[in-house]
Amino acid sequence: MAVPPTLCDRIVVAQLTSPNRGAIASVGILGLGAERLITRLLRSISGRPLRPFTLGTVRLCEFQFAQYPPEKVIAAQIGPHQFEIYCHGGPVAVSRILTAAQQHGASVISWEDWLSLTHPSLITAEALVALTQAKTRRVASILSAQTAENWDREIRTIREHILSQAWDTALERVDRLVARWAIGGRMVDGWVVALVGPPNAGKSSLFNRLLAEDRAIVHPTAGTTRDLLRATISLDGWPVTLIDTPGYGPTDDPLEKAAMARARNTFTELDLGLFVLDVTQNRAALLEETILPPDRILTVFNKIDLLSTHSAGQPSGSESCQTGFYLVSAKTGEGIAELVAAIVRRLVPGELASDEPVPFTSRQHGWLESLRQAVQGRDPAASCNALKRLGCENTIPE
Ligand SMILES: Nc1nc2c(ncn2[C@@H]2O[C@H](COP(=O)(O)OP(=O)(O)OP(=O)(O)O)[C@@H](O)[C@H]2O)c(=O)[nH]1
Ligand SMILES: [Mg+2]
Repeated sequence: MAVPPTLCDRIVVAQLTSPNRGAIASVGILGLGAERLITRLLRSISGRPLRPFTLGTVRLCEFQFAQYPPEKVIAAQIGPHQFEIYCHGGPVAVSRILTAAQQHGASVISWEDWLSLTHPSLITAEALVALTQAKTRRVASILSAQTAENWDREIRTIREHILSQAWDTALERVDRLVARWAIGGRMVDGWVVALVGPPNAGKSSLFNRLLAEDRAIVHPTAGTTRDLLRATISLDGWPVTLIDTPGYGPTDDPLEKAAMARARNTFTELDLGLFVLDVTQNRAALLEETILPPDRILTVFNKIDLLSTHSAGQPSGSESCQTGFYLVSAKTGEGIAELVAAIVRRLVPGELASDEPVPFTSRQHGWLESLRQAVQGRDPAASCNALKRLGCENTIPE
């Protein structure tokens, strides 16, 4: 690849592998003077100066430190003015190499900045960074499809509409992209859902059921859960942070009050609260204690296995909140699939085809909003500029 314009007068180094201990670590060196730096830092294992590298050369060498004995490393030229050094995976070995490169004038950069510099398309680099944080296969597969080709195709189509002054068609396409931000903006961090409601309703049991793991303590004593418990789960392939909260209701007990205050603190960060109620209890009274706005709550009646026949004890429509209710048994698993589908419907607006471009960083979203404004204002120059900044090519030809 061509050298990015920002690297015409400097050399950068970055640790490309995890900062944690590993068997082997990889350090990248990039810039117009990278060859010179490599020949200063490395020598052949016979002690002679290095022969020049060519693209694809891989060599066993010795890294020379000013203060430490030399270390055996493998060096490779993987692009014009771009090298990688593979060394022992301990943090000390890597930091010695980075420091030595720094002493010879190179700047140390993060692996995220390295990806931006070494990929001609900023969107591809952003997708690679996001991929390292993907918590589910579905998100990983969507992020893998955020290639320069997919985005270029979309950007080219919108540009053609703009240049032929088909403003309404251009706006339609831009609006569709902007709308996908509702999913794309949450793909990496996911959504937050909490189990809230009166003590003993089965919140912790439901938490364990959704997690498919016996994580939270479940007990017939009301007020069992005191601390918030968090876990990341995949619901239909979407990452969701699930929070189990202490039972919520009137109490004089200072400990329970403190626990409830903790629960209340989470309400501001919630995308959805599952208001869990015991189906065998007095439901009408309990519903008055709803503590979240209706658009962020889904009512769940638990313990339906305790009803002799569902129709006999089932809550009626008038008892349910306007947003509907779900009947489940955390004990037997009945109704859980329907509940999961309902949660996903509430959290994830619309469908995404796997190869569709979807904005997933604030940078992309920001430029899309600028593009929308420019297209609405029928301003060709501002529209084309926003399109260019959105795709943002990193390099200039060598
Ligand atoms: N039969 C039946 N019992 C359940 C069900 N879910 C929970 N329970 C029982 O209800 C009791 C309370 O369950 P928990 O999950 O601890 O309830 P909780 O809402 O977390 O309670 P707190 O932490 O005290 O607020 C326990 O004895 C559970 O075994 C269910 O679906 N069916
Ligand atoms: Mg509990």
